[in-house]
Amino acid sequence: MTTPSTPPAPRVGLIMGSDSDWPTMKAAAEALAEFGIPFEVGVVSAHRTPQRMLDYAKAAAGRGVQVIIAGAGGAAHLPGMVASATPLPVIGVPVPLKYLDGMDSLLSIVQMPAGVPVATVSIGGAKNAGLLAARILGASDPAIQAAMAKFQAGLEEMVLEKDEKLRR
Ligand code: RP5
Repeated sequence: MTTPSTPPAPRVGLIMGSDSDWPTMKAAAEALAEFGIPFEVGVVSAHRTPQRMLDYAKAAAGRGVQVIIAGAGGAAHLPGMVASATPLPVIGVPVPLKYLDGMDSLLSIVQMPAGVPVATVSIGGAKNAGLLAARILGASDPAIQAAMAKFQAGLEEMVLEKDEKLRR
């Protein structure tokens, strides 16, 4: 017999301006899953659903969310606007669209006014957004920090193995 269990409350909010951002943003979800970090996923558009965006940003901390990852493309105002309405750390992911190679998304997200920080990762850098969220949580969660140290050791091992192969 299985006992029904309540899923753990999300510690990371992973939001994006459109479902068309998901192919880019799913790398953040995969990174969070790798570290066993509970997260929620949703579409929240700064331009098409402005009230939903504000409601989400204002309620997130009270619901136990500790970090928000926000991805958007083009006129990518979502991460900055969310950061303006929450005290939580916000990580912005510039999603590359068909034109301008994602430079539009990057510049829309990175150039925030003093007082409203967004930690911007590289264009399409959703994996690093997930890893950065893990590091932020790891500062007060020894298990996540230990898992991060192990992950980093794995990176080093991988490079050394490649080096070894090249030298052979
Ligand atoms: C942005 O507009 C979204 O984040 C997405 O990157 C872009 C295009 O959205 P769709 O027209 O594909 O829904 O707000």
